[in-house]
Amino acid sequence: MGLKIEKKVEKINGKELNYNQFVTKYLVQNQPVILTGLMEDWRACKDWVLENGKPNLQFFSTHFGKSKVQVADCGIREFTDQKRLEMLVSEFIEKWVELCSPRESLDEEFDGKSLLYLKDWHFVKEYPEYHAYETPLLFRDDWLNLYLDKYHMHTDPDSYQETNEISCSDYRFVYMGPKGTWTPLHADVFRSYSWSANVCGKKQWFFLSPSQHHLVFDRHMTNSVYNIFEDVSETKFPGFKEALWWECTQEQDDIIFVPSGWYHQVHNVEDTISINHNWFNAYNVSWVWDLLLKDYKEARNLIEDIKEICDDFEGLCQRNLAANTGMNFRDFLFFMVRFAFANLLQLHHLARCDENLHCWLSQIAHQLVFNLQSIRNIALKMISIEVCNGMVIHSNKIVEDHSFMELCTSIKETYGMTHGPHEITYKEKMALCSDMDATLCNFSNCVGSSEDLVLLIDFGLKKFGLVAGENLTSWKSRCNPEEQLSCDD
Ligand SMILES: O=C(O)CCC(=O)C(=O)O
Repeated sequence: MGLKIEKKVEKINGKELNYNQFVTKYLVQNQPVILTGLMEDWRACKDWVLENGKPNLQFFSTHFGKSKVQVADCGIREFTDQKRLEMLVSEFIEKWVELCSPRESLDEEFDGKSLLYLKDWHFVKEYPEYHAYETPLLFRDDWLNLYLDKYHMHTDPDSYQETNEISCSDYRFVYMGPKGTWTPLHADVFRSYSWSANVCGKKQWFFLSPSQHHLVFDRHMTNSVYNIFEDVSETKFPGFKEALWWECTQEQDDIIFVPSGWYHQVHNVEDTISINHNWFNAYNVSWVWDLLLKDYKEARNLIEDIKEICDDFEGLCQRNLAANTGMNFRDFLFFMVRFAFANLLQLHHLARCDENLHCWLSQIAHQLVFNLQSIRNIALKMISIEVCNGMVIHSNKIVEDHSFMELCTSIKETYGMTHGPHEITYKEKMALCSDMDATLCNFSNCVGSSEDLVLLIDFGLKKFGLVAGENLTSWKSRCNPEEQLSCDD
């Protein structure tokens, strides 16, 4: 029985879409879209593609052949994913070339069961000097990768392993595989957004909106369908046949935006190379917390029977959560606290640089306050779970850290790009340092819980006469009544 296709994903010219329109129509609405015209001048589109539009496999062997990568065997399932192998890029390319060469007959090895798909290659981390592409402006407000460029997400000394170093280093990937390779049905890591750009080839995507996702789960909401094109058991997945799918074909030079929590299955219908990032920001960070809480409850339930004999049951749950989900409560709180400080600092700096909060500054200020409010909303939810009580994060340690200063600089650059000018001078950087003291001088020295995080944000916003949760428009007009007339988007 075929899938019920409800809709085709719309395709629009990305160059005709400004940042605010993208936010309103796609990030906030959490809707998929295909964007064209955003990959012009990418080096990858020249170096990695032959004139006939096929991947330049030789180029990869010659320039990146020694990289060790993860390759999925698309014919073998392992738990909820495909079996992964590790090999050199040169070995992967050799197998791909063999697959293309004329053969006497389709033997076992090539009958489609052992198609290999290179996935999750941290290309930018490995080749930072190469500059394969520029992240399009629409996807720049990326807290996940901005943070991972400066910090490790999970740093608990008890469970931190150096071997995790590369695999957790960022969420910027290259994927490449021959026609027929595919990715099973899934929703993305941390329930983040993702974007995926086709450097060459063609992909077919099948999407299921979050409101329908129960239809691809079993009765206990434990296991989901692996392959929507195999014979899905009606007994095991009774809702599956009711699911309404969105479908699209992504051509060369198209970028697809994948919203949070949408399940999707992807097929390479030609030999394809793509670049993709996972990311989150103020518009979807609540999805991250919701997933973390759900996974935590599951991790707890799984080992409930050893609770009585376990010295540190909570610690074990948190270690399991970090191992399975990629972060635990402590990691997430650290992340949020650092972002809260960074946003407060930027806000303070803006106010200091320009007392009148000119129009473009106001837009950035608007964004920063929105960020803080979204962090605060999650911190409020965390309070009820009593996350990480007893933990202490020394604010002076956070802000004195060189990585924090770099994070602030990256955030300033990012919002400069999305909302206004982005030059940052050495003098400005130094001013940021001294602003830090001014911002924090009256706040207690440590943030030990989500409750403290709420207090910190309230304290910081109060410095600008803003009450958390208050409508930004009234704040702007109080700051500068004349500007109000011309500043609205
Ligand atoms: O291209 C693929 O095979 C999968 C990509 C994907 O699932 C994603 O970008 O979220």
